[in-house]
This record gives sequence, C-alpha cells and structure tokens, in this order.
Amino acid sequence: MENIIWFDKEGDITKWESQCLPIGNGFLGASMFGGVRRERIVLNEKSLWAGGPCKNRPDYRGGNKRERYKYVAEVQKLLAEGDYENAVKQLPELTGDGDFGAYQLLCDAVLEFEIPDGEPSDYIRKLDLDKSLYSCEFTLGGARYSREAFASYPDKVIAFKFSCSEKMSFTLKLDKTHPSKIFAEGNSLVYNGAVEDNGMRFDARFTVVTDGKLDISDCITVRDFSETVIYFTAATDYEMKYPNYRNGIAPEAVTAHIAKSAAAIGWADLYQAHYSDYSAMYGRAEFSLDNADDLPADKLLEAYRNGERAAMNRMETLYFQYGRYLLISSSREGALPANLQGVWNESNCPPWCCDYHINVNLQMNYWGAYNTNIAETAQPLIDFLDSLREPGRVTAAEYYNIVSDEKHPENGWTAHTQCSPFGWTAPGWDFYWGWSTAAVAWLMQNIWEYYEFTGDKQTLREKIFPIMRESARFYTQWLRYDEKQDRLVSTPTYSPEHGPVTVGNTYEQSLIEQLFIDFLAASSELSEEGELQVKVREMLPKLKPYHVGKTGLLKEWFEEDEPDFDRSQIQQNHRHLSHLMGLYPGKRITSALPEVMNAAIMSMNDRGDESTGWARAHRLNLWARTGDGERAYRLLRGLLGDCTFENLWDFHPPFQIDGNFGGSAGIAEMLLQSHEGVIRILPSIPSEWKSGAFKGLCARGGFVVDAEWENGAVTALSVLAKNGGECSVTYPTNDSVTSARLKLKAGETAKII
Ligand code: FUC
Repeated sequence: MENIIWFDKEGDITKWESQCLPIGNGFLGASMFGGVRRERIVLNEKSLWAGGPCKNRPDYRGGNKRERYKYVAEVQKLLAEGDYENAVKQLPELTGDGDFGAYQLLCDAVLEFEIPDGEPSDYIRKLDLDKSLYSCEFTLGGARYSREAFASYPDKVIAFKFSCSEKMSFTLKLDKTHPSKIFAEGNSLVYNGAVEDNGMRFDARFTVVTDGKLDISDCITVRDFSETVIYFTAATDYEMKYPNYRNGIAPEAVTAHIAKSAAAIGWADLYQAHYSDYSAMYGRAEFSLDNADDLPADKLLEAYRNGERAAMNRMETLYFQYGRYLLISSSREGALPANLQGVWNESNCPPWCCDYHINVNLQMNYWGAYNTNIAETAQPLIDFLDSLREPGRVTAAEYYNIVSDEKHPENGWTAHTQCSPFGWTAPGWDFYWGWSTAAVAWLMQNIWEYYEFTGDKQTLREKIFPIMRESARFYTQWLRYDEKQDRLVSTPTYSPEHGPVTVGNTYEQSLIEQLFIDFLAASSELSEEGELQVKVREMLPKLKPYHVGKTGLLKEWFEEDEPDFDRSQIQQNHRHLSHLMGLYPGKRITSALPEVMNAAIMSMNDRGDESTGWARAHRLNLWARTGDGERAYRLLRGLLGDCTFENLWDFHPPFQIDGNFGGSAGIAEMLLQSHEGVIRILPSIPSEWKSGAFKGLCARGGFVVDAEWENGAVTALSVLAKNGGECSVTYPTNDSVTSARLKLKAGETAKII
C-alpha cells in the first residue's frame, strides 16, 4: 500500500503545527495547507539563526563564563563532605550566560488565488511519502486545479507548480519578513536582508516560469496562466566554523546560480533527480501489516484512537515511514542536523529556541537513522559534533580546568543541555536544567553506532574516532575517586530536568561507561593503542553505574537510600528516564544482567506510561528492549493516539519532532534487534501484529534483513551481508525460537526461509 498522508479538506492556515504538510531537503523547508483561495507557505532555511558572534556582540563566548572550575571544585569538595546545603548555594556559579539566539522563520509566502466562488469538489491534499511529493487538487466551476511541490537535495531548490485546466491568476506576497529589500530581478522575486539581531545575511529568490503574464514588483502576480512553476531557494552567510560562523560569501551569489540552473533544468528533470536521490534512501526499508485501511489523516487518527484495527495497521506503518521521510527531509550532508522541529519553523521565538537539546532530543532524532537504513542522514550530526569540539574546549577549560594547549592538543571537549549553531557549549543559564556533563558521552553513542551499522572504517578513522577520543580523554580527566561510594564518579551531577544534585548519578555514570566501552571497541577496530586506552581500560570497571535500591527499583541517584537524601525533588511520573540509558539506547542492561534488568522494569512500571511525546517514544524503545511486545505496543499506541497531531507530527506539546523519530525507531526495534551480538527477528512483537512483513531493516555488522511472518511465525527470511562476515540470527517459528548461523561474503544474501 502507498504511504500517503492525505486530507479531503483544506488545512487551517492559522494552525501550523497540526495542519500543515512539510517538505524539505535538509537545508530548506516548506510547509503548506492546501488553501483553495488563500494559501500560506511557511518557508525555512536551516542556518537562519539569531544569536552568536557579530558586530554588536564582540564579546560572544558561546555562553562561557570565566574560571568556573574553581566553583566546581568547591561544589565537589562540599558534596564529598556531605554538605549539600552549602554545595547547592554555589550552583548558580555553574551556569552560562549571554544571548543564546533562536532559529528564525525565513518568511511566509501568502498566495491569493483568483478563483470563482463556490465550494470545491473532489478536493484532496496529500503528502506522498513514497514519491516525496506534496500535492493539492480540486475541481471548481468546471476547472481542475492542481498544485504540487517537492524539495530537491541535489539541486537545492523547492519547486512549486500551479496548474489549471482553464486560465487562472494569483499573487504571491511575502509576510513576516526580516529587515530586507524585496525586489524584482528578471523573472525572480528577490528577498535579500539580514537578521536584525546578528546581521546574518540571507538571500531568497522565487524564480517564476509561466505561460501567463508575469509581473514582479515587491510581490509576484501571474495572470491568465495554465501552468506556473516557482523555483524557490535561499541561503545565508552562515558557516559551521568556530569562532566567526560566517563564510564571507554573499548569499545572493549562491542563490542566483542555484535558481538560474533550476529554472533551466525545469520541473520534470528536477523531480526525476530529486526522486532518484530520495528513493535511493527511502526505498531501502518497508513495513507492512495485513488489512491496513486507507483514510484521510484526521479520520485515521480518530479511528486509531477508537481502536479500529485496520486503521491502526495503517497508522503504524505510515508512522514508521513518516519518521524516515522527515529525517531524510531535514538532515542531509552539508547542512546543520535536524533541530527540535527538524527544519520547519513558523516563528522567530520558537519553543526552546528550536535548538539542539542534547539531554535526550538530538540523540533521539537519530535513533532511527541506522536501523531503518538511512545512515547518510547522520552525516550532519557527525559534522555538527565535530564543529563543537573547538568551542567545547573553551568550556572544558573554564568549567572543568581541562585545558588544550600546544603540549596537550585536543585534550577534551564538552557541551551541556543545549547547543546552538554558534558553538554554545556552556551550561544553561540555570544549573537545574542547564548542567549535563555526560550529554556528550551520550551523543558519542549516536556516532559510534554509525560505524557499528555501516562498517565504514574510513569515516570511523577520519571523523568519528577523533571526536570520541577527545571526549573519552575529557572524561578520564574529569572522573574523581569518591571514598564514600568507593568508585570513580562524575560530580556534581543532576539527573536531566529532574535532579537533585548528587554525586555520580546513574545517568552520568552509565553514559560514561558506555562511551568507554565503545571507545575501546573503536580503538580495537582501528588498532589504536596507547596511554589513553590503558587509562580507559583501567577506569572502566571502577564506574559501577547500576545499583538496585531498597525498593527494588534501579537507583537514579546513588545516595537515594540514605536517610538525609532530599526526596522532595523526586517526581513520581517524571518524563525523563535518565537512569535507564543502559537499557536503551545503551547496550549494558540486557538479559545477561538479570537483576539490573528486573530493577529497570520495575522502575519503568513505577514511572508509568503517560508522558510527553518524546518520553513515550523513549519508553517504547525501552520496553522493546525488554522483549515485552505487548507493553511496547501499549506505548506505541499512546504515542500515536495521544501525542500526535492530525498531520502526524508528534507533540510534547507543542510540536516536537523527536517523538516522530523515536517512534519510527521504536517500531524498528520491535521488529529487529542486534545490540547483543545476535540478530533477533521480531524480538518484541505484539499480538496485534499477527501477520506482516518488513524489508531492509539493518543490524549491526552491516547486515540487512527482510522478513515475513504469519500468526507470529516467520515464513520468509533473508539476510544480506553488505560487508560480508558472520552472524547469528534467531527468529520465531511456530512454537519456538529457531537460530541460524551464517557466514557470508560481501554482498551475499542468505535466504534462511
Ligand atoms: C528536554 C525535555 C523537555 C523538552 C526540551 C526541548 O529538556 O525535558 O521536555 O523536550 O528538552
């Protein structure tokens, strides 16, 4: 069945986060409503940000205050002495300050169509995920109107086509613009300006090709046409490079060239190039369930909430592909990574600045990149983390006294809860959400897994390993021996958004442990051995992250059973499950550690299932890792039923795209797992998914799996070894689980069933 999100009525142009349909190419984004007489197109360019270094802000330092390590040492000393009261008084010193900035809207394009009065019939607006094509069609006064749009990565444009079986007219005006000049240049409308806050220059152009009469002033008017195509492109002078973050190139030089060449190529060939680029990634994976229904998205959601099985099958398979579509559309090489809303944004003051939150959100954005077979989408993340190393060294020096100099180059970098494209790596301006020393350790999982899944040694050696190595070096210098706890600890620590301030909380200890394990694995892949590896090997067993508390739950805080532990800050149903990192996305809590696994399950039950969109997506992946398919499914149902807008965007609320990505990854995690060295087929399958099929899901080691099942038993199964190698596969058959051991050459496929 085709994967299409569609509606039989116009969207409300005032309800962007729930009613628009988005397209994007990693750099540019557009979202449309399918308005019959009046259409609003929200336009974005991913690097258009306020904040950062600029003429008016010559003292910009990525949020870093100076010499904070003195206060950190004081807090560490007080905590070690058990003097929490005085330690807490110092915490306001462990913060960053300055202008953080925010992702900006580029502008809205508002179109007014001259269309006869009356109600349209046969109306449909849709986002075809398989074709990566948006369209809207209807009949009115005997004429058929059609609008289409796609966002091309190869040609860096968004193309809009307006056609009609009879002659029609429209005007296009820009709205919510930044300080700028808007003028005609040949057959283009040019919107050229700068962000007021930081002077970041931008240029956007709309190049029009029409068979009608074209008039461009500060707006576009096209009269009596049967077909008009607008090629839209935009660029800024942003560059992902410390310390200035500007490339010194006039953006108009970039856009003029792109627009001209797109118009010369034309709609049909541009689409062909776009489709082959997109489908080469998107087409690799499929998920289908029997008897799926097809309904407009709003009705689908309603039927989903009502538990109608056929609609649920449809929704679940569509949601899986939507996550993949959204990641391909918002994360492509050369651009910044997907932010809190991917690339789409209607405001200059978006929620959480539409930034890069790294105490769960940015990590979650990429959870589905590897297992759903679109590893290329992680390139922007790798590049972004690389770009944070230089500013991250300033933070390491000021807050941790870990200094890089000529004698100790690349001696350690760090970042905290939120990052910006301008190298903001300092803690937030409030300790209680802003301090997160292990956030970078967590991100290292995201990039190490790129190698685990693809086996791409060159990228590991040249890009990923240096980032991991410098991060591992940072933590080896940061960890302290704590006598009371008799282990190496990160201190102070604060469980994300939850607290309280403690020594060596499970979040930090477990993330650093996973980094050390992965760093040693990476070193061995590259035959790298030296002092650092020796040190990491020695420190690793001393981290001891997991402890089961008196209640039987996995401890979030080492000290939580102590009589003077401050329980007042503990929130029973808190959305973050920061102490369960080792279960997912980490790989430490498995059936090989039954006591810890059991405590983790008890902790999940204690926290409950209801939460924000992304937090449900985390729970879904966590339950999938326990092998409890019914429970994982319950979480999926909650995410899709209770935290999803009509346009199938996830909400916190507000709209936050991480839940889409986490949900799509979680579906894959229910269908296939490979974190324990074995490829498990249908490891967490609910009874609701009795029969179905998937294609192209990836396992660590470069294996790609296709499977079909009926009544829970696998009926067809094949494994492709991209790089060759050995693997074990387990899969459910009628009453048991069957195993196969494979040895394959590079490019060889084994048909197990
Ligand atoms: C984290 C979460 C919030 C929100 C924000 C963007 O800090 O705790 O719920 O998702 O990121």
